[in-house]
Amino acid sequence: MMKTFCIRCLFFASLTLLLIACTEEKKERIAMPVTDLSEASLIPKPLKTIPTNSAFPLDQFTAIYTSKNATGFEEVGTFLANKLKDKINLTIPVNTQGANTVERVIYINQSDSIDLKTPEAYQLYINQDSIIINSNTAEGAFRGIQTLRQLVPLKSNDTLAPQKIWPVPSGKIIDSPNFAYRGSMLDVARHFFSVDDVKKYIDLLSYYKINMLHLHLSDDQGWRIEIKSWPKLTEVGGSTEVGGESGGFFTQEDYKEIVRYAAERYMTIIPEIDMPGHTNAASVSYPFLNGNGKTPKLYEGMRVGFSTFDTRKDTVYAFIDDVVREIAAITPGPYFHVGGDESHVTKKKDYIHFINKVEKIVHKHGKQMIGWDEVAIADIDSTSISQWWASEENAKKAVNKGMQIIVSPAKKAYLDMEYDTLSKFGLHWAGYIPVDTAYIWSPEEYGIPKENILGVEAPLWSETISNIDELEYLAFPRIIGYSELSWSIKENRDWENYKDRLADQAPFLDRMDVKYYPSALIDWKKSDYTYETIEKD
Ligand code: TNX
Repeated sequence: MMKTFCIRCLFFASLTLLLIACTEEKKERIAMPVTDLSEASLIPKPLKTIPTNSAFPLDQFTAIYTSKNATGFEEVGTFLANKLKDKINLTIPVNTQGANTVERVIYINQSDSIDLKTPEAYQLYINQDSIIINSNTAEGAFRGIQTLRQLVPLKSNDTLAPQKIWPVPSGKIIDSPNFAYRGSMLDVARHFFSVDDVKKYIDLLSYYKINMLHLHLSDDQGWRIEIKSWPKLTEVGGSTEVGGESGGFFTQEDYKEIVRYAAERYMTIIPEIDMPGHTNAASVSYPFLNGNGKTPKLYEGMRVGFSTFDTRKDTVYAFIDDVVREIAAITPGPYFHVGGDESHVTKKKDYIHFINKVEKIVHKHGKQMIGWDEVAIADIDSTSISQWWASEENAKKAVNKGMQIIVSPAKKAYLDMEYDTLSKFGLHWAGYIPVDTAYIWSPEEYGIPKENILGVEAPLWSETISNIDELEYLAFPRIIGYSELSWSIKENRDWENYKDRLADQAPFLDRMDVKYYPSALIDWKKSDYTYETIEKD
């Protein structure tokens, strides 16, 4: 394996030499300032960082090359080039041939090295003449280029050479995630968010290596996904939201566009249809579904636990079969989330009967079932996944069934909890969650064996937020900490150190126009970035 790598290195070293030989005017190596890779404000913190105290001079003579016969690598190269263009207004060619101005390369290389233990693992070698990213898969390469994006300074150094130079600190990064599942949930049911809002959230999350977005697509206050065989779900059930506004929904084309945009960022979309509770909007659309004995009416309040499907009617399961079939058909990811939380008006035996049947429907349509922690009381399969949010007893039941668990403890990981008493948005039934409380805990500390932990997810419920600015206020900066909690090992996490790295995210967040909550616990770095400082070519 090492041999393969060395051969590739040699191949690339010779390519670089060739390219340098091609340049008309041969240049001396640029003397670079000492930069310390171990001081870089990377989030999430990589597994291993070995600094070599020099730098790679990123400049107009740099080109990106990628493995060409490995799926997705060229696209990852193009993604990097586009993001660097946005950041520093430098145009970097990707896989160009015969360019005679190339002096140094960023090579994104498919490698079968056994050191790369997971599909998302990558190695990043930054030298004075080249940057090499090795990964098994394009997914790993994609995670690797997020690290590189974070290492490229916003400001160039204009004194090192006649051209602008953006020095990238040199050294070696060996990285792979602690958990395979690193997610956030967005509730588009209590308040609806547009495709563009969801895309902005996805793009920001992917910068921090988050790879799962769970969309809570239905609840008492709204049904948000077009189901062609049951059109009233969106016509009627999609017309409202909390507070009396007009709601909205994704057409299947909208949803496919979200899935495509997420896939480009190696992020999986997980659709949730919450049932048998949280189903008022569906029951108003089709009253035969209703099982609480009352005439359902559109609901725009914030109460939970009053609705249920009728769990003893075959027609209800025929309906669910259609819904799961249509959504599964446009969801390439492996998961389907069936909710299952807070079914307070469903009798326990009916609840168990319901979850047992719905699990089979999910399997019939080729998906793995996820449910909130209550689903563990049913007779479900070890392949189903429990999302632990409240009950430690339910989490234990899931472990005893051999299930995998997504860790989302409300007291630590709920993005809709207020930061403190002065918070503009949010609830506080699970407590206040300031930025330090959100970060200082470990998924492994709740008695769930490590092998049963699939990962971490931070849910963002939307009862109190109705636009993207408010969404960002609750999600940022806390979600950045959850990315580190799920990617980085415990030994690499330390609040004092994280706090400084988080402070350094301000210029990125400002540039992305993210209305983050400027927590007083953080000494936010002043953002001297303005678009005017970028020279246009
Ligand atoms: C509990 S967490 C809920 C949601 C609410 C949320 C508000 C869970 C599975 N259910 O229905 O929106 O609290 O924080």
